[in-house]
Amino acid sequence: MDVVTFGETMVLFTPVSAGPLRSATHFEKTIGGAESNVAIALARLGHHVSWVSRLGDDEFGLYIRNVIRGEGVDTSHVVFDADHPTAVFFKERQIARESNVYYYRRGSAASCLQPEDVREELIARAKFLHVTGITPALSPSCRDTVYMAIEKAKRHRVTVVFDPNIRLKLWPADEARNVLMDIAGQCDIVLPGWEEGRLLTGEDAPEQIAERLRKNGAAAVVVKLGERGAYYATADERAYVDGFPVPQIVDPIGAGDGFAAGFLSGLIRGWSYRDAVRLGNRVGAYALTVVGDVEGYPYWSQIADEKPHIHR
Ligand code: KDG
Repeated sequence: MDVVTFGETMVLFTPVSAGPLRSATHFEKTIGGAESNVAIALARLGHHVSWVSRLGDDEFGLYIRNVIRGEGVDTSHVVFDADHPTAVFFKERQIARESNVYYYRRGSAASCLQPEDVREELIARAKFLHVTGITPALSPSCRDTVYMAIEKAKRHRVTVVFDPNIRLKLWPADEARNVLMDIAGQCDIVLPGWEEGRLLTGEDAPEQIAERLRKNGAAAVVVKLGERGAYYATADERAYVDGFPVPQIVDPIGAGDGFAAGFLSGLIRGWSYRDAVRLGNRVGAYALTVVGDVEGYPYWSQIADEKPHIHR
């Protein structure tokens, strides 16, 4: 197993036309969830990945499981919960502005995730544990699940990668900052977006954000800078890596998860940090070209020209 990840995935309804949600009449049904986005992108890049969650024992739960399993992700540890529903969310396509989202997830099956759902034997077999800052915002048991999973990974020297994925619709900024800095301090690699890094550290420059997060406990930090690419810092090296040009940005949602998948793919392949970040930028860029979260993620055959570069 290359990567284990866990978290909530919802059915996503996207209006066919742009404008306020109240006026929308026709919707496309797909799925969205940061962790399953990463899992799907990794599977397309040729890696073995397991996604763990709770889903309602309902039509939407089966739909989500079938889509993720159909992408080649291991879903054998997913728990179907007969007492709680699968969550849904809606995108609102605003004219000339970023999409808005509306969640219907309180009391969902995934918010009942328990520490024992993410099994130690599964984590022990992985190279990386991928965790996001969405999960601890969902419920106290989800927060415990995050802390316990990190503990299990550490016991087996599995590298923990943390994407803060701050969702201020789920919790107040102060609480998010405190909890996520605490979690970030226990993880090996932290992947904030620039805005997230600013909110977490109070610093403005990517170099300072990375420095603060490294002082907080992470061995490596990559600050995602959108079209400008990314800045990374480890104990031995630090550099900016250019973004991957995209002719037209359709929707940025899903790009950060694509970055995480591309970056992890590079590390799994044994590439340098710089090359892994480059691949992250490239996979993230593909997500920008479509409305849905995952539809744009490339298959390895589409980007197999991506070879590590020699930088020494
Ligand atoms: O990163 C994309 C996710 O934000 C989206 O798929 C929905 O997981 C989601 C969330 O909780 O916002």
